[in-house]
Amino acid sequence: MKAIIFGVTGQDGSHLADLLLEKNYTVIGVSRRCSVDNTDRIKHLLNSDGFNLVQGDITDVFSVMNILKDNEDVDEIYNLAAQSHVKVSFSQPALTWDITGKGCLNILQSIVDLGLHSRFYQASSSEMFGKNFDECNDGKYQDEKTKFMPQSPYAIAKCAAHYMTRLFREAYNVHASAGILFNHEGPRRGDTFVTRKITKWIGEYTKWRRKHSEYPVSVDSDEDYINIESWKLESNEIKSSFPKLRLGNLDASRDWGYAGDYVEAMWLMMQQDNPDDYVICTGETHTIKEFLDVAFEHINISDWSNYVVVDPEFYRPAEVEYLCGSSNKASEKLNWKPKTSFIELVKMMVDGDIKNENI
Ligand code: NDP
Ligand code: GDR
Repeated sequence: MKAIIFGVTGQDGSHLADLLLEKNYTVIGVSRRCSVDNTDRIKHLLNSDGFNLVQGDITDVFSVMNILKDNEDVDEIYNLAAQSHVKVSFSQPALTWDITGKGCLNILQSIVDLGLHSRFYQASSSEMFGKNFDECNDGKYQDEKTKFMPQSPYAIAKCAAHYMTRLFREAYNVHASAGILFNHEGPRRGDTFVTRKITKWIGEYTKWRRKHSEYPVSVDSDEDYINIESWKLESNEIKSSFPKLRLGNLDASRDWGYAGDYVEAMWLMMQQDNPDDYVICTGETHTIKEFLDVAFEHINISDWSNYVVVDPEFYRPAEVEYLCGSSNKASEKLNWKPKTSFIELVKMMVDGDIKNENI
């Protein structure tokens, strides 16, 4: 079997490449040209048998066409490429549209124009639900039937790509599926997303604290820094303060799972006789505050409030306050279930950042 992964250098692309190589696929990973190396997450794969890295950009339809033409025998095409940061999409909406929205069309149209018989996967997102949810006795949830009410340029671009995927399935008979994935994280998560931002800070703070473990620290609520009591320092080389963790809205709720579990669901969708859309999630929701509770507790800090500064700079012009999915369809039809609990996920990420084993 042969697969192309657009977005192979990202969190999910790297996990998916690992999974497909384990299954003896030939994997063509598409990476865009960067002025610096962007292959950190796939370093371990670069010399593997069966893995080939090619350059390409999904905003350039010629580039997409050429990659597909060179690989007309490809069985599965995964579109994981995106400008995937919701807050960035407010300051760079047109770029987000070109990559996250139109990029998907470039791939789908190329599949049709070249007459390929490959299966296609689109990385859709729970952000498409935005403000909306349904209600049942167990509470509020989103599933495949929940109406989209997107709250950001990113989510709107994802809706466009999602509808395009459905259209190509119906109009041109492309085996095109969309996974509506809720937030999924792990040690490979980009460090500007809230979970990894928190665990990376904890990793760096822990190392700083260990270096100066013989000195007490003061953590005052009205300061921006955590300070080592400087009169006790023996050397001027020792850094005597550490910046507090600056975050935005701590009350939003997210349904957080582990990326390694979620790429299995992508692969399972591609193995179905019929293409379809599936929600992939854990069914549990937690606030950012709850994430902080577990993460700080793991380094024996029971009250994190003085370690964190709420900074309006990290607020968004419009917020998605509540996401909690129901993945009954994936469980019934794909036999998929998440394996990693919320607490295991948080601890895995904190440990990864403390040990610097984040790849
Ligand atoms: P990342 O941001 O980690 O990865 C995005 C990938 O897209 C990177 O490889 C990036 O390359 C690549 N990319 C960006 N622009 C282009 C372009 N113009 N041409 C080609 N490649 C490009 O995202 P994740 O791995 O977390 O997510 C994968 C997909 O799933 C994304 O589409 C995301 O929107 C979606 N998604 C993610 C969820 C999550 O919780 N992680 C939940 C739901 C959906 P580079 O490394 O050079 O930046
Ligand atoms: P999200 O993830 O927007 O859900 O999109 P992110 O981790 O960026 O934000 C989650 C929530 O945390 C709040 N928040 C902060 N967020 C960031 N990034 N930085 C902060 O300092 C901060 N403080 C509080 C946010 O306001 C938000 O409520 C992710 C991406 O992976 C998308 O590509 C994907 O589609 C969705 O998940 C599902």
